[in-house]
Amino acid sequence: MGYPNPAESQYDLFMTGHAGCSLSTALGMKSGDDLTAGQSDRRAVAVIGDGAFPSGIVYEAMNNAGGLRKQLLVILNDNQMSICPRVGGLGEYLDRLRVNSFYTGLKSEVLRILNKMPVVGDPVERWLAQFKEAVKAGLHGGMLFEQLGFRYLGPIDGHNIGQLSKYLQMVKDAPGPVLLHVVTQKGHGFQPAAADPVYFHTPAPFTRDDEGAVLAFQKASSRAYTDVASETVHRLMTGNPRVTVMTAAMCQGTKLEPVRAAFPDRFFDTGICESHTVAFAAGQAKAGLRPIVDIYSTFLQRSYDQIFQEVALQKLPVVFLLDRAGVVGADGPTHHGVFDLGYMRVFPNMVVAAPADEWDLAAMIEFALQHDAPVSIRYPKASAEKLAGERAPIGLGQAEVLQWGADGTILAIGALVPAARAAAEQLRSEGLDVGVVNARFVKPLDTDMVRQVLESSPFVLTVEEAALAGGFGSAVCEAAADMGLSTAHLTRLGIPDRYVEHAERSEQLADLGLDASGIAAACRRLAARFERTRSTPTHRRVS
Ligand SMILES: Cc1ncc(C[n+]2csc(CCOP(=O)(O)OP(=O)(O)O)c2C)c(N)n1
Repeated sequence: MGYPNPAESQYDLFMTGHAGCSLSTALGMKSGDDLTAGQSDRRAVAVIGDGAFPSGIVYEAMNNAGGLRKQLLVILNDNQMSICPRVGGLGEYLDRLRVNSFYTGLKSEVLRILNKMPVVGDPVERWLAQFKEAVKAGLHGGMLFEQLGFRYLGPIDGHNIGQLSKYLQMVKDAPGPVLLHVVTQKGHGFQPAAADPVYFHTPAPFTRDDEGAVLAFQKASSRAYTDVASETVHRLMTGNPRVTVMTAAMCQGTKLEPVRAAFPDRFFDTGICESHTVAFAAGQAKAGLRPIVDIYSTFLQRSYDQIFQEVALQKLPVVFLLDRAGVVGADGPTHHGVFDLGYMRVFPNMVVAAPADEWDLAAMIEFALQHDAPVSIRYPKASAEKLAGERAPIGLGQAEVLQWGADGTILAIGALVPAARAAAEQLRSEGLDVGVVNARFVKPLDTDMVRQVLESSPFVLTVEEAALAGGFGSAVCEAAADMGLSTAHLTRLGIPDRYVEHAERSEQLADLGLDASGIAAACRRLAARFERTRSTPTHRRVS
């Protein structure tokens, strides 16, 4: 897989894809080794990018490490890039460190000292002490880290392997926490990547022609939900000067570049700082703005407490756009956005919606900006379909009945509604008449509709591209229990209690039974089951 995976390599210690945690886990391992005394010759090294470096958890770990004085090496890989160019005051600080005399001129002098390290006493300790004095004297930067209890070394050229390994040898036995600031160039060694590091952070599969030019394998994809969201945000910001939008270092992924260009003072890239972003949005909402927080479902988990306390508890009108909600294909378990229906719907005041197609998405964002409370709207990394036929306007907590069916009903939420409709078409051609409801809202749930289908339909199948635990189907079951209705004829289709491996999104959906044929198969099973157990059939067959 594209992210570290201990099942693939003993050098991958954690399966990890959310930025910023390496210092904490490395410090934890060091502390564990010290307490168990089982791995006394093991060193703890955390490697972190400058994009991930502003994450709050990094400072929680530095604070802890500085206090514990554990032997910990932090290698800061500074390439001046997150996915987009990095932003913020810390990045500017790192830039200032680059222009200090050490990096620009005195490097050779330091190397000379390094080569002459005394062989008696504790050479590393003395060498580091020299560095500390130099930092104090203003000869080198890094005071910020020194003050936190780290020895700061650098910046050094990460592409000079000989020099880099000398430094690593030297700090290997340094007592206490050390930060080695390494400067690199993103895409170094492959000219097209160095020329366009934003695209080449995660390029589509490609080959090269005879001249070496890059040829992408992937065909241009059709309009995605992300495009619809970005265009709608752009349109609504044009019409309302109080609307702002923020991303946590994902301007490219959320396709907000045109919005950034058009509204530089109302677009905010906060860096990889999701919890800050949500609290920041809460502050803007308090000041009378209408902030839109555009963050992937999986990364928004970082800001869970801010969603609760700074937004939902205050009933502030923050709009959450949860991109990449659902299975995301090749990125795998760290990136699937499958928990948000459950984690959002537990909060009082929060509206939880999921569009069935591009029309729904645009209308829901518009609706959300009129609503006087937080609204969460989730959509996957997929082409946005367009449902045929006349559409019902968006109304708070109102489902849209796409077709009634005498044999059973599919209650679907979000981007799987078109697949549910395709399944119903297929079943109809086989003589089974299944209705399809576009639920639109998980919260507030359309309980009238839930009652109607549970009371009148031979079977009910809920369909969601989300964890079954706490998701849409759970919400329907809870509503049924509250209304005293039987759910014996209800089945939930969604993501079971396991992590979904990396694959193509279409393969993942098929494996989970969440494509049209899987939904149709589930309906066939239910129809057969409830036909057998029903004494007097209440449905009619379609010839
Ligand atoms: C918590 C979190 N938010 C957002 C992302 C998306 N993301 C993946 S890599 C990346 C940029 C990382 O930049 P940096 O740490 O400097 O590493 P580089 O790719 O430049 O080596 C971002 C924003 C993520 N992985 N985790």
